Amino acid sequence: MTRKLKIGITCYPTLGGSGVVATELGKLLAENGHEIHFITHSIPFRLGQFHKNIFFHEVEVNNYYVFRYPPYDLSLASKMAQVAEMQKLDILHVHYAIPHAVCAFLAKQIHGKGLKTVTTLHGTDITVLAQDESLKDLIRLAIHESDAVTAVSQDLIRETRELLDITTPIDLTYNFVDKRVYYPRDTSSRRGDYAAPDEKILMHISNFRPVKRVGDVIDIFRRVSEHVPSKLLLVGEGPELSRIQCQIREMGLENRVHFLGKQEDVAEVISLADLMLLPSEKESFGLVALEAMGCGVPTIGSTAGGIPELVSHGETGFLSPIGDTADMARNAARLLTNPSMYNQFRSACIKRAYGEFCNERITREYEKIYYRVLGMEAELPVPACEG
Ligand code: GMT
Repeated sequence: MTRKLKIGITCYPTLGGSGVVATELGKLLAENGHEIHFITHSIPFRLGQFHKNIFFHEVEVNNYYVFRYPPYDLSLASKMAQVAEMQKLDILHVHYAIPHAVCAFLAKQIHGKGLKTVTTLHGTDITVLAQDESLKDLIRLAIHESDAVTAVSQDLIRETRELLDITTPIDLTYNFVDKRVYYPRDTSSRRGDYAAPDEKILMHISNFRPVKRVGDVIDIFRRVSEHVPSKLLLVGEGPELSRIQCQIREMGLENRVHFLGKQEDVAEVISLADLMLLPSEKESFGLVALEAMGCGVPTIGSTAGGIPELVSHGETGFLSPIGDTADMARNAARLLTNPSMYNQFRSACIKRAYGEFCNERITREYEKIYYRVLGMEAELPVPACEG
């Protein structure tokens, strides 16, 4: 029988898709019998209640008065090395290159006993930060020093190679969806809180940063609502929020848009929607579109980054060039006003989400990478995923 592993995981525990993927992966690996040690500054927000096989090690930052900026990265690297030693970790799996992959490299040096590290690149750690000349060499070093590197789409692999001149292998590990959580839910009793019976619901979920082009979301909605009675639900918070509120007021859409803020139960919220809007400027994968697919909700989005690897144009949604809000609105209205086409898309979404991006298969891909890095033979049949 294949030996179970002791795996340290570091991620941003309180925000973003990379934190969600890292936490959900940790939970799934624990279900498969591995021992998981989260090494982060606070408990990952998706961890939920107590789980067998999961441990949490808090990184405490030294606030000594000489420090203008308390050195979180150094405290993290020390903690990683300490946990690796105390818990006899086999692998340290870090999510997002900066600073986590750099800290893992340092931890490996401190530990000094052949600790293996795996880095998963999630998106802006490459598409934004690797464009910064002051960070580029550091990110390249961290990637070269990882025992394995994974990225969440082919497009992100391509961009990593181009921007950083990386020739070493990078494994593809798509984001995944758990059908026990993301499935079409009956929200008929809650829909009335946001929309009249004849109105459609469009939704956007993000951290409201410029790369998400939330202004385009409002413009798409304005155009759609001229033809289709509808409401827009905005979920999440971030730096663009106040600008967006002004835009909504200027367009006279205040009564048609609801701000839901950050939400814990994303699957329940998504199930309220008829369409998900994702017109991003940069999007290495688009986890929220996959979660929507699992709930049977098609996406109207841009062709940025890895979105076309996830959303099949004309089957599970429609994609347009970045910024072409007129085309996106046309596609949205077309889908919303054609019930038979909409139902076809809905079924295709569920089939594709569960068939291509099922949690069992992607978790297994990560496990294979761990055993490969450790030089261990492992019997790991690929689970059948059914859409
Ligand atoms: O790269 C980021 O913006 C941060 C990251 C996050 O923590 O939310 O998002 C990225 O990682 C997700 C999980 O792998 C992907 O699904 C998102 O597409 C990606 N975001 C971007 O590329 C903008």
